[in-house]
Amino acid sequence: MSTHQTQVVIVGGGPSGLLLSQLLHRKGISSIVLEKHTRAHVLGRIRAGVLEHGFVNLMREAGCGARMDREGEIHEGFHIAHQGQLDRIDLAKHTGGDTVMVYGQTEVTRDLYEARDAMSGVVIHEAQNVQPHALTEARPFVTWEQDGEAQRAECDFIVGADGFHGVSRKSIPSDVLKEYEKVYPFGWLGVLSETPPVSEELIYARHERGFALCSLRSRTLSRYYIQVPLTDRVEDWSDAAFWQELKRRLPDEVAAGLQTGPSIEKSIAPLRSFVAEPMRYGNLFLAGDAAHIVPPTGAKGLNLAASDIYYLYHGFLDHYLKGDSAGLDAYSEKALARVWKAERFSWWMTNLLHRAPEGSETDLRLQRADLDYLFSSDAAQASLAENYVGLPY
Ligand code: FAS
Ligand code: PHB
Repeated sequence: MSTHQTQVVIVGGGPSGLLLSQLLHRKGISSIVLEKHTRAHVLGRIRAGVLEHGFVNLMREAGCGARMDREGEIHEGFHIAHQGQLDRIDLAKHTGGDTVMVYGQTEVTRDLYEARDAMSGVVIHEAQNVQPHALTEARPFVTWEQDGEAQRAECDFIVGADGFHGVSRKSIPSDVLKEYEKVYPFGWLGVLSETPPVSEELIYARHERGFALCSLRSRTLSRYYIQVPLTDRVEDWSDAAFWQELKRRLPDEVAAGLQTGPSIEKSIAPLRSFVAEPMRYGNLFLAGDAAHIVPPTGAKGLNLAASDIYYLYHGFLDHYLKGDSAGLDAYSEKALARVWKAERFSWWMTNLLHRAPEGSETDLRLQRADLDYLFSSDAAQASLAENYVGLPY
């Protein structure tokens, strides 16, 4: 068995794990990232598209913001289509100038990998059977297999950034871990197409046939979603059927301008609200999707991972550079306080815009009243805007 020594072992080479590793390395704190898939597999995922300004600043602090600033788009608002009309939420006006950056998670991950390479960061791919050990001991360790060879890394701390299906959360004893979950009775069918976006800004559509979203990755790469029943499978949806249904859920003048084309990626994602508490057990910290999931309606998933990493990064800095562990000791409580606010916002925005399959006429009228109130009240729009651009860290 090969034995490695490091300060922090990070399980998971997605955006959470890579960002933390990069931030720590720039401050002289060593880490090893263990990723079970290949780099190509990780970069093949099409996921988030909207970055809060807090995440944007963190990418810049990590020295990974150059391409994002060059190729990303600053958005000052977005639209909500409902009852055949298009109403705009002016993010900048309601937040004193805060905005969001439209830049795909795939590109974020690519930038993080390139930065890790440039610093010769240790990111181990195809690490099999990763297993955290001795979580409550002073010197925990992680084992895994690499090309059939047993490996071990001894460290001070382990960060579980291994997503919803990872091993880290499951390493916390069941009498310690408490999980909260709400599963929504519908999913999102997403399509990526090499077509010009239908709109300069994002359009969230509430329609009696179901929710739709018009987003983008660039001026030549569009990302669209429609709400589908949980029973639907990707193979049930031809490209033609998708485009037809999307058009039916958009205002006529928007649908008329929609440029369709072949899907280069098509997938169905389930929607759930999920939180695991606590986000620390002994010397194991959970971060990102390993600890929480939100329905993507509020564009919070990736952005919550960023605030977890921000808190952990500063906690490790204080611990290693000042001998002060207060930040690490407060991590779980501090991260969960922001997580739950984002869960609430994502749940609210999902209920505002989706057609509940079992919803009653009363539910529909209440939903319409919520939208009528939203667009009749600056205070309501300011509340939506401050959540959408990202609550303070
Ligand atoms: P990730 O899941 O991205 O990364 C975890 C990594 O750990 C993966 O690379 C995995 O291979 C690895 N791993 C897992 N188990 C392991 C083990 N045992 N050993 C080693 N490695 C292991 N968010 C938005 O804001 N907007 C969206 O539109 C959006 N769409 C999404 C669509 C889908 C289909 C999914 C699944 C998520 C979506 N999200 C969206 C949320 C998503 O962006 C996450 O918030 C983001 O990927 C979180 O990053 P990580 O915490 O790094 O987790
Ligand atoms: C996306 O572009 O993938 C996207 C944008 C906003 C959301 C969800 C997904 O709320």
